[in-house]
Amino acid sequence: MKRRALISVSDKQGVVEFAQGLVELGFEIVSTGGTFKTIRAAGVPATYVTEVTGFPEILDGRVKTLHPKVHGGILARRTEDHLRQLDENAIVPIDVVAVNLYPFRQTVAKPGVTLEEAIENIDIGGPAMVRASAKNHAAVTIVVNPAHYNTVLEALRTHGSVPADLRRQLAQEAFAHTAEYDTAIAAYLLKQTAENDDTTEVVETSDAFAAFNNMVVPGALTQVQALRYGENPHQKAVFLRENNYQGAGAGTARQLWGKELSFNNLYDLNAALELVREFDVPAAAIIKHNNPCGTAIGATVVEAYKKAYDADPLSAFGGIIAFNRPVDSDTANEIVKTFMEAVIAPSFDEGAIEILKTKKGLRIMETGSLEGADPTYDVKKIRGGFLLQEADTGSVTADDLQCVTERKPTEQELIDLLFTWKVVKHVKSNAIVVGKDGVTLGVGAGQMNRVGSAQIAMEQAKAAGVTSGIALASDAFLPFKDTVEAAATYGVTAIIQPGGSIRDAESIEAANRLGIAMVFTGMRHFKH
Ligand code: 93A
Repeated sequence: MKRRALISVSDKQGVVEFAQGLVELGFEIVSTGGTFKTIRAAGVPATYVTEVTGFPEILDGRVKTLHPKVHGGILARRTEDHLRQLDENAIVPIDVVAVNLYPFRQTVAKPGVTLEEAIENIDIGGPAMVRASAKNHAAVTIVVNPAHYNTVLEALRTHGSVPADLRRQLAQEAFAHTAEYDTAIAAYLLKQTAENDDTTEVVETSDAFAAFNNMVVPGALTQVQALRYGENPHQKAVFLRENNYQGAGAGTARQLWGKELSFNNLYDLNAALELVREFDVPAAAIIKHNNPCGTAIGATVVEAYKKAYDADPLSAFGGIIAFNRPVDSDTANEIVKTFMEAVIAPSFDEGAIEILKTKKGLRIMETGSLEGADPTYDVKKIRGGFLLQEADTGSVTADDLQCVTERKPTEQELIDLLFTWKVVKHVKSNAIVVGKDGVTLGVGAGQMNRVGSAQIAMEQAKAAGVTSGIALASDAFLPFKDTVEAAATYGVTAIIQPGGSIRDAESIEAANRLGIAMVFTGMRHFKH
């Protein structure tokens, strides 16, 4: 009995040569309407699929291959039992399947395309065959990309059959193909919904976004939200969610209340949440322009919040707040005292939500448990490419610290050093954070020289009236002794920094001279 190949393709390129090659290898070709015509017109023998199914193509072609004679032939294991069942039902096994789908993306990209036209271009029978073949890749070769026709023919000529590893590779590509196809349909329908909904402002996404979406693993991202605009009103923006991300993050949080989220809101919510999840005690952080203006830990959530707010009330206005613990009514009462943009936390007590809802615009974001999230990664865009890195999940404990000065930090200084170190990791470089008693006193962010950031942070502490017993954290090594000397004049008594400068000795000497305890972490936390 001849081996059977089923070919049903919208993109007809290379299909005649592929069919011809298969026929020469002794295959019988079964084909759908348009493909059948193309193959036959080139003089290659083929069987029309209706002859195999004994059933006409109906509903304007909506049902042409959706038939047990087709799917039984594809899905059967090559076991005695399955082959007997095929036999009893007069079904012939299908060994090779070449399918590519109705051109949905191309159709909806055409200007003025109607919903009806788009819907008719949703392929149902094609993906069914692609998925069935890919599932049964133990026996079936599935080709969705004409670029692989020759590879398959070559393998058949050389080995008589397609090797298992190639079949698996083709199956992987097949599932990626159908996943990407459905993603395109979902994105199109989302856009239709938004266009029909008067309350949602529609943002046309540009080719750049489509290119991004196509570039990453097909099906990995879904455009869940067209944002009103990007960082600025003249920039278009969308939010793409990772479909398979397991765990809690700003991107998976549920909005319980408040105005539509903006691009900057989401970015800052992420920064805020990632900071507080550093702590295993109740913590609160308030973010402005992606940097924390106030961060604190406390015995309770409300204590942490009050401390974080009081750290820099001027900057906190209109901020984004994050908690690593459920928010209670006491905390909610504190939050509503001023204008805040958004708050994110694992959960909110009933009473807390009612209180927060008195602020009409306040965005309330609930993440669920922060435990056990998948590892994440970090992407930065440069023109012409992407930079991809593991997220900075590095952390240190007291045991990792190396004290390099004559004076060792006191117990309280050690607590404050580790506290400021956790915060400085989340501040844009060059980053200097000063703090005391589990609250930040000053944050120097994003300066081009380190002593500049130190100056900003320490001036804030001075303005707050704190002039002694201050802990200072530096996200990267102190290149000169200038920061240490300046620190002493502001009442800094303990410093935490990675160490590793060729001038470490100068900084250590200055610290010893000024009675400062200094510890090295051996780990750097640049954040750009
Ligand atoms: O309309 S369908 O969803 N119903 C089907 O049963 C079916 N079978 C194959 N689309 C179906 N196809 C698709 O037809 C294939 O995926 C392929 O894209 C196209 C090939 O049609 P033709 O050979 O008539 O050009």
